[in-house]
Amino acid sequence: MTMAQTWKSDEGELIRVRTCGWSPPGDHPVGCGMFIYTDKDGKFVKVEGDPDHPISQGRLCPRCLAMKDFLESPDRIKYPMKRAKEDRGKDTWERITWDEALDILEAEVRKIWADYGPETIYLFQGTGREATLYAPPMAQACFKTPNCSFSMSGGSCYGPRTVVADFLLGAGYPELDYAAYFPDRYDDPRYEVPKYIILWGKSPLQSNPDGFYGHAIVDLMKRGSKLIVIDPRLTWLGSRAEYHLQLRPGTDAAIGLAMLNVVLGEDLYDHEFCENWVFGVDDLAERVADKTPEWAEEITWVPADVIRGAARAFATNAPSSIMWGLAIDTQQNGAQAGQSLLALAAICGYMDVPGGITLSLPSSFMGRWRFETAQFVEPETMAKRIDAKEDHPAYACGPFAHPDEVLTVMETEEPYAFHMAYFYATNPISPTVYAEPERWYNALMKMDFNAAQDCFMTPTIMGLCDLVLPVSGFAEHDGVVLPHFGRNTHFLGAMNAALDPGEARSDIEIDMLVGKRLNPEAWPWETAEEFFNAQIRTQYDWDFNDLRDMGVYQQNFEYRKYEKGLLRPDGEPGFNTPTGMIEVCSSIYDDFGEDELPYFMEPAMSPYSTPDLYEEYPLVLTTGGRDFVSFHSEHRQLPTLRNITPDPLVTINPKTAEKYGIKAGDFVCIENPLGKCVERARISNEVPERVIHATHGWWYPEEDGEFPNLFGTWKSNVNKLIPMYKVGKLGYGAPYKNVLAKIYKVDGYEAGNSDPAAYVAPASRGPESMTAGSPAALSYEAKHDGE
Ligand SMILES: Nc1nc2c(c(=O)[nH]1)N[C@H]1C(S)=C(S)[C@@H](COP(=O)(O)OP(=O)(O)OC[C@H]3O[C@@H](n4cnc5c(=O)[nH]c(N)nc54)[C@H](O)[C@@H]3O)O[C@H]1N2
Ligand SMILES: Nc1nc2c(c(=O)[nH]1)N[C@H]1C(S)=C(S)[C@@H](COP(=O)(O)OP(=O)(O)OC[C@H]3O[C@@H](n4cnc5c(=O)[nH]c(N)nc54)[C@H](O)[C@@H]3O)O[C@H]1N2
Ligand code: SF4
Ligand SMILES: [Mo]
Repeated sequence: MTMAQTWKSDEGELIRVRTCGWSPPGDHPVGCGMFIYTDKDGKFVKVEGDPDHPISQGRLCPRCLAMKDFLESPDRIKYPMKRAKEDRGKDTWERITWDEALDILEAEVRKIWADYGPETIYLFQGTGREATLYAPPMAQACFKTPNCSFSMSGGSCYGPRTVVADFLLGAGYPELDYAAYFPDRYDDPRYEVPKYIILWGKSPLQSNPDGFYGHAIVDLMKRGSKLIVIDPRLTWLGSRAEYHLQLRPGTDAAIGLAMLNVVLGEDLYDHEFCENWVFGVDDLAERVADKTPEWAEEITWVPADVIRGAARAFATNAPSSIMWGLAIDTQQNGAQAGQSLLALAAICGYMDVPGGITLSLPSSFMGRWRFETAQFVEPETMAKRIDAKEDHPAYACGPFAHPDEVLTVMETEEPYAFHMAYFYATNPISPTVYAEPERWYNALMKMDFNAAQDCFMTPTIMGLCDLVLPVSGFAEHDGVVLPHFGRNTHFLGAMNAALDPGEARSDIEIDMLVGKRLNPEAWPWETAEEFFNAQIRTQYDWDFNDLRDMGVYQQNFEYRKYEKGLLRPDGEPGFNTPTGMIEVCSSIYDDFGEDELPYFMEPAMSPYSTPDLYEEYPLVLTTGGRDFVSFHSEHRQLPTLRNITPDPLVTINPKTAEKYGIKAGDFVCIENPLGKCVERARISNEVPERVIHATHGWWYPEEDGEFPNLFGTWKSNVNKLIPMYKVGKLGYGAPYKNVLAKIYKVDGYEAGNSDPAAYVAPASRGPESMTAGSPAALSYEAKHDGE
């Protein structure tokens, strides 16, 4: 470890600060290495990639390259602001001091505690920005409420994948082995290049998700890895794949079962690994015996020989690997799709081997503290968490409230009314987290008090909040990047402030300010540095300043940890599951009322489960494939990035476009019984004739921010077409990427507009009939039981 200060240097006219990127602006914990240059007055000059960073090796994506736009944006929230509750939706914000802001927040929270109880405060967290780490502690240790969650219907991002991995593997987040743990990366003698990589519902070049650096796929392709892409769109990577399984959205579990049918039926699996380390292979073989590629072809629209070829290539070329993406989460059958793909990798012997899938036990850095803050919620308050435990006992094992149930509770005020919402790095009424966003908007207007901490004025803040606290950018504050949020963390990266934050503060600094007012016992640290020192010392014998000098700390890594007792807290060999083995047939799902083996369930709204709807809405709509220049609803106000993609785009096959008289660039209304939105036509063979793809996260910061327009948030809001409460028995997954829709040409974005106050859930969409335990689900169960 070098102790000289290496992260800040004088470069003639300029000062150079080395840092690792996280948020804001939005990003997952990828931690790309970069140098930020300022002049001697501390003014931003430029940003450059750090060639010595072991993962990103000097490469940066457009969002960091556009850092100047972010730093200088006039739309940034620069100081605390308040507004009268009666003025929600009006631009009557008033600048206040931090002291006044904290006084207001403290008084409102204490009043709600006294009048209604802490459980009536709800904290909404967004996706994995730096704030995600601190959101549960903010809820539990500042507001003393157990009601906190990431509010996609069915917690449909990352949660389903990690829960399946926890239950069946007992290990963090299974990730493609791209030599990320090794300082000399692909040249490390322990490493092997995967022969095949399955990219399953993932498009990592654009998404760099959860701590995975997307360019690594290109590195591996250059070193010989071949691709199997399972995606309804023909992506850049799909066009370079050996096998592209262009499936009907939402049918991944059927693909998984058919691939298992081939590998088990043709005896292509790793017998030795299965005998020692895999539980339930015979039961699985029985389950998939009739799930042939021909069976799957009818369901998935993927030719049987492509499924068969992909399964054989994967199983007979060791080592190979799988990356699973968001599309696994965004379907109510996703837990089973996830189970089948983990089973596929397990029976082929690709877990925790060089060039396979890396596993690790969660790190205690941050992890322990995030759990321990639950102690600040009184036990009787904890018992009031809205977690849908009757319907979803598996979900209730986790740390979060159940968002679908919370919406119903907010609407019905049974068993109690909520009184306050806190938006922590989330902009849910722009088309991002919420499905049926109008219902959420109406429910949240009822709250006595709403507040947010964010770096930009958003439709959510303008429409709903009474107080907003300003968050500094990552170039303006210190922090620690934790890839995969501690679930498979190949390095810790130092985030070093290069610029003056003005009045803005980092999320952890804000939490400490609020915490010292409301619950000082939980917040003993005076500075962010003290906080990070305390966290780092849970696992290491160095501190934050050492990390700043190292830049990046790469942890030790070993393969085949299951043989060495490194995957279980008790130090015994095996996996951290009840059987000590990878459970391709779960030993615990039965307790949750779930089938212990993977199965296929037709999407709730689909050509086959709702044929009548399909007649009127003849296209399968998938949404939200990432692009390079936005992060969900973010960056729409940054000129450099907006110029690259100025409009929301719906991708339509040329034949389909011709059928409906739609030309490239036309405004297209996408509609189903739940709602409508307008995007512009992008005509491309990327999608098959029966499928369209619509981008998500669109609002228009340049438009009038006041209600009812709210920066145009209701015009291109694709989530108005997505139903709430379509989750499976484990409580996870919802159809964000598979509903039905029709399309037609319109004159402009206005045609997609709606009035949230007038929103009534249409009876014909039949959400109740498709909820777990409902008649439709039961008829499915009857069929499924007979299989
Ligand atoms: N139809 C459809 N909908 C989707 C998806 C899809 O594929 N299709 N994807 C879904 C997924 S996977 C997710 S995770 C959600 C994401 O949904 P969200 O995480 O809610 O994303 P945003 O709406 O962009 O809101 C994030 C807000 O946080 C602010 N922010 C950025 N960085 C920070 C920070 O470090 N601290 C704080 N305090 N604030 C910050 C931004 O300015 C922005 O206002 O969207 C989901 N919505
Ligand atoms: N630039 C940028 N990066 C991001 C984000 C962002 O908004 N912008 N969001 C971040 C977040 S929160 C997340 S969760 C990750 C997500 O990142 P990824 O996991 O890569 O997920 P997506 O890009 O949403 O979708 C991946 C692919 O799934 C395909 N797909 C759609 N429907 C289906 C289906 O039913 N089955 C299958 N097999 N494939 C399907 C899409 O066509 C798309 O190519 O990205 C993160 N990174
Ligand atoms: S992935 Fe892009 S936005 Fe994220 S840190 Fe790297 S360069 Fe920056
Ligand atoms: Mo996500």
